[in-house]
Amino acid sequence: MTEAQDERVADLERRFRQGDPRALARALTLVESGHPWGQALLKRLRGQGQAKVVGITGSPGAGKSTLTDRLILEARKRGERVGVLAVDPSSPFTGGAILGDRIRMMRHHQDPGVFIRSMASRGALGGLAGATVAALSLLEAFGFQRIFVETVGVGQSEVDIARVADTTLLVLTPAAGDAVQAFKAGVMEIADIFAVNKFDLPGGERLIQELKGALELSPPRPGGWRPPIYPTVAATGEGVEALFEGLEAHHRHLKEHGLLEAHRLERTRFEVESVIQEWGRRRTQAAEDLVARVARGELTPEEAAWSLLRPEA
Ligand SMILES: Nc1nc2c(ncn2[C@@H]2O[C@H](COP(=O)(O)OP(=O)(O)O)[C@@H](O)[C@H]2O)c(=O)[nH]1
Ligand SMILES: [Mg+2]
Repeated sequence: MTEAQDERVADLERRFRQGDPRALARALTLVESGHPWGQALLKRLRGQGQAKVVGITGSPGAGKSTLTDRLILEARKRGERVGVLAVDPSSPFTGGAILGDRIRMMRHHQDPGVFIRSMASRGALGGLAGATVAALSLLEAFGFQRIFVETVGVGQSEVDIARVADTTLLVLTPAAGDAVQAFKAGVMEIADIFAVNKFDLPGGERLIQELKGALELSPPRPGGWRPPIYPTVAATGEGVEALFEGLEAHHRHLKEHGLLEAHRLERTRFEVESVIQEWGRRRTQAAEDLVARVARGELTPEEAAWSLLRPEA
């Protein structure tokens, strides 16, 4: 970077540290787009501050955004500053789900203690992008004490979020097939807490009994944690205070059993692996291009191998 660029990053960092939300928004954009300034900022800011990170996952329409909106209120009641990442697997051009999420959390827009940001996921299966995890570090450095990450449970994202969040909340509904889906996908094993949302609809009590049965058969969690199940009606806020207490209890459990550090390390591991994967993808592409050039007689196989494997200058 040139000196002038260094200066501009330093300026952005200063505004960030002063708590300017526009500087945070800009920093997140830089990180998400893979801009070198984003890397420079992350290097200076990473590891500062620590939030309680809660991943919220579940099928589309389960009520995750509505529940997140209610959980934000609970956190604010307790005086916490809250950051929210809504990870959306849909294309930025369709934007439907993002718009819906924004609307459901709209009331917080005037609250300077709440920052909400939508981010793209990695691919259509909704896996978490490494940039999303980097964004978490920025939100922590900004001083949020609580971070909610909403991910759509349509594939890879539940597994990813469990590696990244301190506490993973799985939102289910009495709707037919929801629980079956969760059992099949192995999501049961990664959830620390269950919310049976839309408890105002029929079938909620039965779902709780089914979950209890399944949980009794599932292996014990680190430190002997038994995932609790909370009935909620996110639409009205019913049950949300108890659910929030559940989140707190899990966090206390992690702390008391020295498990928080392991979680943090796992999050970092996820981030490093994401970079390795991305670079691996690029290298595979480069290899394909070289193969084509060997086929055209422009390179020998040795020259192709050398250009792929020689150490970077
Ligand atoms: N009946 C009922 N509807 C709910 C409840 N929570 C959310 N909804 C509705 O379910 C729909 C999907 O909610 P949303 O929060 O966008 O779900 P998400 O896709 O999981 O984020 C919306 O129309 C909500 O109003 C609830 O507890 N009961
Ligand atoms: Mg949503």
